[in-house]
Amino acid sequence: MKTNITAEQAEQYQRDGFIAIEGFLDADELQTWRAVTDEAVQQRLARSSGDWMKDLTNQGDPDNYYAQVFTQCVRLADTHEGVAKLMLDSRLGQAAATLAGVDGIRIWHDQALIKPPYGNPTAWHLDNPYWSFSSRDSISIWVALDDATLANGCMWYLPGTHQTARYDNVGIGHNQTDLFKVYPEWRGIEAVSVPVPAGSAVFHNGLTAHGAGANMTPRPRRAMTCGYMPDGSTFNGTRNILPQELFDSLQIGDVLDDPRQTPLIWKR
Ligand SMILES: O=C(O)CCC(=O)C(=O)O
Ligand SMILES: [Fe+2]
Repeated sequence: MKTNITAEQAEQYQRDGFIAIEGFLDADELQTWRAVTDEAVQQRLARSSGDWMKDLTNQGDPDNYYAQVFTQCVRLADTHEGVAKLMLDSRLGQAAATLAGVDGIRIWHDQALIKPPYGNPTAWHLDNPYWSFSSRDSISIWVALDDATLANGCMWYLPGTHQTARYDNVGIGHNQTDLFKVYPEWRGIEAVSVPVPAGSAVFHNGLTAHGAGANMTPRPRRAMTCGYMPDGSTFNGTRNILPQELFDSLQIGDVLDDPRQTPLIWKR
């Protein structure tokens, strides 16, 4: 795993709000990530309804626009040991912390994002406003399990937007232009596409505007991702993925440090 981050890479990430690292996984690691993710996703999708994680994203409904953006399986590490092993790898935490410039990294949630054949585009959005903490240094890793191309829905970014973003949640809807209702000042920014070969990683700041194109191929476009929270981040009142009991026990301003919900995977 190519987790050594150079000073130039950290600088580029801080400037643009994203960075691609080609060949992040070697061939063997890629094979493992694919097999483990596929199995965990199959298990999750096979679960009976009433599974709140599954219901959260309307999985499997062919008439639901969002379900045709991607098959989204959140916190697979909770239900699959193989995913937990991959996600708890401190090298991932170190790479994320080095790019973000923070001293400790906790997992917020992993998620598999599989754009189905001829799937809808992923509209412009920011990640951190969905989450239960607000941080200018949150960071996500997006690992391509298939070649991500302009044809099948590779990632796109509006560079530098993390620097002026606020915490309004521009949800992933039908219209790409919804982002600009909230951020009219970003309308003129030239978007940057990030096609990468399978096994590459793209990191982005949780406040960088990003999306993905439609999948204009008859094959799925698989990605395994993880959102990270800087150690010491505090509860902002948003539930997001917090289990009801934990959510009910939290006051705004409480440090989010539950070792099972937000495991610390690296500390300086
Ligand atoms: O894979 C996609 O289409 C979108 C990914 C994304 O929004 C993310 O990883 O935060
Ligand atoms: Fe996102």
